[in-house]
Amino acid sequence: MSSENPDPSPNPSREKLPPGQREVDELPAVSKGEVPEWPPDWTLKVYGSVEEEKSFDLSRLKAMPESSKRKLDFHCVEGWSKTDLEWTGIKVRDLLERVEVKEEAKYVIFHALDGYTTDLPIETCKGKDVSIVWELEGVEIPPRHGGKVRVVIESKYAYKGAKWLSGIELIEEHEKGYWEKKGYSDSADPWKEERYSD
Ligand SMILES: Nc1nc2c(c(=O)[nH]1)N[C@H]1C(S)=C(S)[C@@H](COP(=O)(O)O)O[C@H]1N2
Ligand SMILES: [Mo]
Repeated sequence: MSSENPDPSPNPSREKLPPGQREVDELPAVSKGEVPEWPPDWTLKVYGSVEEEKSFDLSRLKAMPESSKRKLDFHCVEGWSKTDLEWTGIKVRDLLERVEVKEEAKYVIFHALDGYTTDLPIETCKGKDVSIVWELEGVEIPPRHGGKVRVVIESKYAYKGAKWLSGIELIEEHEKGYWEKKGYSDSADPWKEERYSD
C-alpha cells in the first residue's frame, strides 16, 4: 500500500484488500488483444482543451523532477489484486500543469496504441493517484504489462489504467471507454465495489 492515501477513496476500513478481491502471486497480463508494436518515434501527446498542446518523449518524461517510485496496489475488476508493486513515474497532474488546462475541460481520456480508451474526471486527474509509469520493480515495464509507458491508479479498478499510453486528451463531455461501453462502471472504485454500471 502506498504511504499516500489515494485521493478519491481512501481505504475506509484499513483493510489490505477491497471487498471481493483475492491476492495473486504473479501479476497476470490482461488485454483486449495483441500487444501492440511500440513506435520508434513514440511521444506522449497531451491535447484537446489545453492552452498549448505538447508532446513528451520518454527521455523528457524520465528527466522530470517530479519522477519518483511508489508502491501501489493493483485491483482487477475480475476479482484479483496484486499488492505492493513498485512503479516509477510521474503523476498525470505534472503533465497537466505543463499544458495549462482550459476551464471547459471536464474529463481526461487516455488513448492507447491498441485503440483502448478510458476516461476520468479532471478532478481525479488533478489528484495524487493517477500515475504515468515506465518502470515496474526497477526495470522497464514488460511489453505485456503496458511498456514502455502506461497508467496505474490505485484507487480505481485496473481497467482505468491504460497500457501502451499514446495520448492524453482533455475533453468537455464524458466519453465511455472500452470496458465502460461493455457495462463496467465509470467510477470504478474498488472499495465501494463499483464493478458494473447501473
Ligand atoms: N491499452 C490497454 N490498456 C489496458 C487494457 C487493455 O486491453 N488495453 N486492459 C485493462 C485491464 S482490464 C486490466 S486488468 C489491466 C491489466 O494490466 P496488466 O496486464 O499489467 O495486469 O490493464 C488495463 N489496461
Ligand atoms: Mo481488468
